[in-house]
Amino acid sequence: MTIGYATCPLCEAICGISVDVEGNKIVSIRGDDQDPFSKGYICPKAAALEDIHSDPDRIRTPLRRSGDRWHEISWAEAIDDVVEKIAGVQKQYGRNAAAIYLGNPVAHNYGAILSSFVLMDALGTHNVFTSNSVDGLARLVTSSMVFGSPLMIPIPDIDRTCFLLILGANPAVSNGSHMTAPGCKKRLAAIRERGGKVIVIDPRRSETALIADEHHFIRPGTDAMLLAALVHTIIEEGLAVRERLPAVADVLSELASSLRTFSPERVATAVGMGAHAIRALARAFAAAPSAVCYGRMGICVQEFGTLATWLVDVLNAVTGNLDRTGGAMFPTPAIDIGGLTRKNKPFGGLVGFDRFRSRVRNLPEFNGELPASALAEEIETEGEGQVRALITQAGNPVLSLPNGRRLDRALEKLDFMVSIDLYKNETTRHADLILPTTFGLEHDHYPAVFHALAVRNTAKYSPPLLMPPPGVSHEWDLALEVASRLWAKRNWAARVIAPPLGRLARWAGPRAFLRWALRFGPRGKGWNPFARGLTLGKLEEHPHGIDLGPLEPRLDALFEAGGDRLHLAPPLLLKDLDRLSSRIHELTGNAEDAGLLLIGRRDLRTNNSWMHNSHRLVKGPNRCTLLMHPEDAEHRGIENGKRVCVTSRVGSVEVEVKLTDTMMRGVVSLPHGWGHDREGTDLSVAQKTPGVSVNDLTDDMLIDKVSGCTNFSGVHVTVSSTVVNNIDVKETSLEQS
Ligand SMILES: Nc1nc2c(c(=O)[nH]1)N[C@H]1C(S)=C(S)[C@@H](COP(=O)(O)OP(=O)(O)OC[C@H]3O[C@@H](n4cnc5c(=O)[nH]c(N)nc54)[C@H](O)[C@@H]3O)O[C@H]1N2
Ligand SMILES: Nc1nc2c(c(=O)[nH]1)N[C@H]1C(S)=C(S)[C@@H](COP(=O)(O)OP(=O)(O)OC[C@H]3O[C@@H](n4cnc5c(=O)[nH]c(N)nc54)[C@H](O)[C@@H]3O)O[C@H]1N2
Ligand code: SF4
Ligand SMILES: [Mo]
Repeated sequence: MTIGYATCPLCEAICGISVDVEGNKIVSIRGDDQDPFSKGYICPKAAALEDIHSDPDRIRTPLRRSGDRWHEISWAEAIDDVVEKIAGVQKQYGRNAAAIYLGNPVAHNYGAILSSFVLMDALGTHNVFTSNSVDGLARLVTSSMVFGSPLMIPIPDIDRTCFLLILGANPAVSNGSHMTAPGCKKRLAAIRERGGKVIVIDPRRSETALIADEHHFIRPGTDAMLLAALVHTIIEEGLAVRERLPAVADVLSELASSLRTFSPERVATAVGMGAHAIRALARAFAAAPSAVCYGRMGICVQEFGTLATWLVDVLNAVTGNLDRTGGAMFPTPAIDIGGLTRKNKPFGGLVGFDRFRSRVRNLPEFNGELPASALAEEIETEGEGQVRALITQAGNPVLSLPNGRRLDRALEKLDFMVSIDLYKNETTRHADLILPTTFGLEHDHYPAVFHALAVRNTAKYSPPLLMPPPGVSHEWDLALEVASRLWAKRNWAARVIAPPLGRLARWAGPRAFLRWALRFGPRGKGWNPFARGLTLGKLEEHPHGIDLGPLEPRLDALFEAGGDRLHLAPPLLLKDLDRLSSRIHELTGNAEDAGLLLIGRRDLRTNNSWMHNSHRLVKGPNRCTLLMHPEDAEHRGIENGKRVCVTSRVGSVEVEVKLTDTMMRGVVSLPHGWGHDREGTDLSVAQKTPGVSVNDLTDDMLIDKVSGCTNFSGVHVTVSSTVVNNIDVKETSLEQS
């Protein structure tokens, strides 16, 4: 038996794991006590990595579908087919007729990230979609506007702060997002132990709220109003700190005037929080020796997601807490992806906004991708540029995108679809080909993205611990092979250059790029062979990872010194305040709105839509339940534990209801990623697990107008006790306009 050390690739927390391997099999997975960052912490999902590796349902050879039947084919045949079909569609109908959807696990595999850029370039289509636009897109757009790069994301310095204000995040369960913080619960408890305060704003008294000092309910989708009122109060009461950052002094009067009408008294009814409480919160935040406001999913996936995200930055900045110990800080990772993608920097050209728009709904591009809410309509709507071929890589959009049933139907209309995935699931069952890849411990690992979002600077490289099954391909090899062959079809020069370049890149592997990126990163030794500095070799000598110390102030070096200023008051966002103001007016006039608003939920034993085939994770009580306040249930004649019918503009589902006063009145919660009982999938455990897809209710027409990010928080629904037994949701889904 050998022991190997690695990083859990499942979520942003990048926990260190210690893996006992015998032969080519995992015997056990434990937390790695010597990992300087996670210090032995793991959650129950880490052990389930083994279930995915050895899952009999996992696809281990390329599959081709004919009708309802699937058969194994060789890699040569599979790649030929993909290249011919995609190139054929693009030749006949234009480049944009091919689309790609990249899902969340891509971000956890540095080889897949790098090669996806090459594949996207080879496709040359405007129809690029990723899970970003159902996730943190609002944050990325704000960061581009304010800090000049989507990946310059201010991270709460939670290990040193005295005051943490959390809106729309549940790190006690998610273990932090845009805040890589393994064992986050302990870190939150430590704030209180050192005399600090944790305050949570959430329409549900979440697991994080339960361990906080204070929790306030908020009407879903109104965080921007609350944040505007907090900043308003701080400026009005003379609590703003203008001395720390010149960029704050630059914009303070402009902010004061733009936020003039957002007093706590005016927003209180709309937000569902008293004006006194809002003023008290603003004063406490400003008075704390150090404070940080942190917002995540709940504030990104809402009607005013970009405004809310921006106002989080503004609140931190005007109280002197941006770029300061205990405030919101920027990591200095060994590979500085944020710095490199700033405007005028080597990869700054990747950053762009609204350079083109989607064909059907005229939605703006961001960073070369379009809002994923538009994918179904781009497939359905005839005309020039209609999507006829689709590649999905590590994504399950049928369960992850709003109005998933519509996409489920639309996928059937494609001329060609190929999925790069581990499973035949709700999405990939529609594909003509499924191409299986290596997973988890079968490839090496360097969490480049998450080191750049972490609450502490660390670096860790792990070699593969398992041999991949013989019939699967590394994502790097697969994407580069397809890309180089698509390129070769462009013109004679590409025909000569692309194949040898592709072969060279595949021979070198992503490791070669990692080696160079580390050498020339902020901690590398550059050209000087005698300098001390971080190298791949050094990381390999330290299999538990290397601690690079706490976060340090960076803005002076990045901005002010170069004469470049932060843009704390982007014109597009100042303008969007008018839209926010009108919404306050509407909500205040209609305070007794009798409808219910739907929000989401995560569970420690789930990971989005795809780990429900692990028996150890899904066993036990049904987790896909609708949470509802008892008073909302009473006048609807709804009883605890019964099945109810939930209906929105786009569809209906039947689900078990749980009555609990942890929900705000007027708000119900249903988790996402469930509903695996669809025909044609090969998920023997998940299929038998109860659950419905919340995205059969969420609405592809609801987006944040600035970023194009989907609005999952605050979808209008009705809930009734009338259910039709064994209802077939497919039949009850309302057709789209
Ligand atoms: N209503 C609602 N919807 C949501 C959310 C919500 O909170 N509420 N959350 C959103 C968020 S934050 C996210 S990130 C998205 C996720 O949305 P997606 O990324 O579309 O879906 P996942 O559930 O992450 O599915 C990952 C897919 O990748 C496959 N896979 C796993 N590992 C690998 C691998 O190493 N290689 C390859 N090729 N495939 C792999 C799995 O089998 C699965 O099919 O869902 C979003 N959807
Ligand atoms: N166990 C587990 N961990 C995960 C994942 C998982 O599926 N399972 N997924 C991973 C992924 S891909 C991501 S992106 C992260 C997400 O990480 P988080 O953002 O921390 O996770 P969520 O559970 O989506 O937290 C959103 C919170 O916002 C609240 N909320 C909803 N609407 C509103 C609103 O309008 N205003 C406010 N103030 N709050 C609102 C919800 O009640 C919820 O508590 O988690 C990651 N970690
Ligand atoms: S929190 Fe759990 S799933 Fe996330 S990295 Fe750590 S062990 Fe893996
Ligand atoms: Mo996510």
